Amino acid sequence: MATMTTDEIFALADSTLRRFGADDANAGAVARTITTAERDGSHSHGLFRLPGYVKGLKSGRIKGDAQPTATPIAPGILRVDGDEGFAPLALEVMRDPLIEMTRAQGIAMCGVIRTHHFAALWPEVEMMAEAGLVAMAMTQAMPYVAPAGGREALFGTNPQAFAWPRPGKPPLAFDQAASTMARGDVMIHRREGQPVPIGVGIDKDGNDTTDPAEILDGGVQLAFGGYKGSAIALMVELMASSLIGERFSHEAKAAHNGDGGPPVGGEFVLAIDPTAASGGEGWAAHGDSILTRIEQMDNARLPGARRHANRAKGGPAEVSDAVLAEIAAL
Ligand code: NDP
Ligand code: PYC
Repeated sequence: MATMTTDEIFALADSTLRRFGADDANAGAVARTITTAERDGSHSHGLFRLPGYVKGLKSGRIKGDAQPTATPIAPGILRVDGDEGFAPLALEVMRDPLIEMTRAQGIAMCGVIRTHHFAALWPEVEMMAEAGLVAMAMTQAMPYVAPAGGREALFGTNPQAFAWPRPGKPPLAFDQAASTMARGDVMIHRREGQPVPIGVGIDKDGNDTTDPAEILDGGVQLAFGGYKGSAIALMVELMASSLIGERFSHEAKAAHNGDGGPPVGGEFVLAIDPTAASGGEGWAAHGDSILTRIEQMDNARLPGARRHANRAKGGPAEVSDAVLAEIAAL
């Protein structure tokens, strides 16, 4: 492992993306997302994803000079058109109009379309919670996961994220794939020669396997929790695709040129003003009462606590030598 400051991580990501044609706004937004992922220890969605972003630029599939736009399309419904660029800039463009709409109406949603997502989702829900709003987000991916009982990849790894504001503290936030393991983590296990637990995926013949290569090459990933996670993955397909006028994961694959970069697709984001919804200010203390019970319980922790502890350290981040070698080779 190498150690890098957040400034060094940002500079590496930003300069690499610019070298392959991204403009200031697009390179900066992706580099900020990569930097915050490394800062928080979200290694499967930090610098690890930089070669994929570059591949999408190099093949001409992703626009490095995209100019996302935000348009209200109905009361309480915002649309952000990503202009075939990277999701981080589209999400930055979404932030202020979605906060404004939610504060005015109590609840609002955004469909982010025509964009390429290769990142964690906690940044978009945390930025809403930092503005005092409750938020949920979900996005599709590529067909990696079989519906429960099936052997054919149909669903993406389809993450769902949720954030709850905690005045004076970092928000509660969870962010989880609908698959037992995010694909990025299966890829990291393959790179490091490590087995994965049974339940992560099956091989090309439908047999359980602990070999990540057998899952990634001809096999298929499984949803967490059997049919329950499979239903969540299906919900994400519908909410982040049909509901907002975007592609399912299998349709995103059909639109992909196989360059190894992020798929085209959409993201669903919902924001709620808790003061409007609860009719007062008591929600914060009431919400905190259950969160602090978990914090005080032996062997339990809040989701997001690991990331926030990494963030609070504020020191240099440990970055994989293999990832840095791959970036240097670009
Ligand atoms: P994890 O299984 O590592 O973690 C999921 C959530 O559970 C996190 O909020 C985590 O908090 C929390 N958690 C983990 N362990 C505990 C515990 N013991 N007690 C309480 N909470 C816990 O994440 P995944 O592997 O499912 O996903 C990783 C990332 O991959 C996500 O950020 C996701 O957005 C991203 N992803 C992106 C996709 C895309 O298409 N863009 C597709 C699929 C995944 P903490 O972080 O603090 O550990
Ligand atoms: O890790 O599953 C994943 C993933 C898919 C798209 C971006 N990340």
